[in-house]
Amino acid sequence: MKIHDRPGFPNPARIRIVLAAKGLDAQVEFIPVDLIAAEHKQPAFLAKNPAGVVPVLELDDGTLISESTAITEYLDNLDGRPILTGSTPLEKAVIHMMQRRAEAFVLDPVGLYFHHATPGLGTALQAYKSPQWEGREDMGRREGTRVLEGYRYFDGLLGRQDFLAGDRFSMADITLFAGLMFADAAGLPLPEGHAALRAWRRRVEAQPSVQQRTGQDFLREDLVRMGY
Ligand SMILES: N[C@@H](CCC(=O)N[C@@H](CS)C(=O)NCC(=O)O)C(=O)O
Repeated sequence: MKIHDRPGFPNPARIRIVLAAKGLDAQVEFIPVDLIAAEHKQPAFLAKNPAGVVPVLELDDGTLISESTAITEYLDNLDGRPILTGSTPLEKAVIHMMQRRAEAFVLDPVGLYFHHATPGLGTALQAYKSPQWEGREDMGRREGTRVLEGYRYFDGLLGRQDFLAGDRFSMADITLFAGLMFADAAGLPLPEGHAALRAWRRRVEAQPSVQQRTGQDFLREDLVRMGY
């Protein structure tokens, strides 16, 4: 199988952590997509994912799977022993719910902040931004305040339990972890306090799959290339 992505970006990082957790790295060929040159907005890539975003999983029979949750569910269930997406109906539902909160409260608003309140990925992508965001840096900044609310919500939750969906590391933790890495790179780091969220982050960093797959160079190569 192939994964079309760009190393160092948050959603690709989610899948790279999943691959490490499932021991699947050796079975994957990574195909780099040049996000800064807007390769993902050109017809060849849009034919693979009409949403024009990475990652995309391409199976050997040509089946294309996009959306990080869908890719995670596929990879996690390939061996019939899911460890990240739940086994029982209740586990599956709670993990799904919490991972969506991690996207909605942190990862997605960080992305909107990054793309609309900062230079984002640079000039080549400007042409592909939705016109409703034209000149609306204020709206982008408002997304930044939503991220801070998200931090408070998760700090409260993690004061009561070890991981987002209870006592076990799951897809939901991977999503929030990627959101926090993206927030650091985008200029929205965790403010002072948030002791429970910080302690959770250390627990996630200690996971072998996360240790293999992340690093301080998150986004750095591309940001340096753009002159940040
Ligand atoms: N909902 C998608 C989001 C994917 C996404 O936003 N990917 C980012 C990279 S982290 C991207 O391709 N951004 C390029 C752009 O927005 O132009 C998923 O879960 O995979």
